[in-house]
Amino acid sequence: MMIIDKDNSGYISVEEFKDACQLIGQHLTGDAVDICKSMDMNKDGLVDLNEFLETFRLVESQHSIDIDTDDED
Ligand SMILES: [Ca+2]
Repeated sequence: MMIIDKDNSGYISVEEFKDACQLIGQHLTGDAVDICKSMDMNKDGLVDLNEFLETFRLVESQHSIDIDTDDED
């Protein structure tokens, strides 16, 4: 399932990419380098499309599910 590719065109449009980056930016704080490191799941120093999609999937699941964090005891 392509989450970013909302219209299932097979391509990520500029608007879709913008939405994805904004959503990721809301959840991954820090500068671009930190965000890239967070996305680089196999730590090969490169963020491939699968890693980008996986990051977005995680972010979107966090975004849609109202997480009940227990910060306090
Ligand atoms: Ca990687």
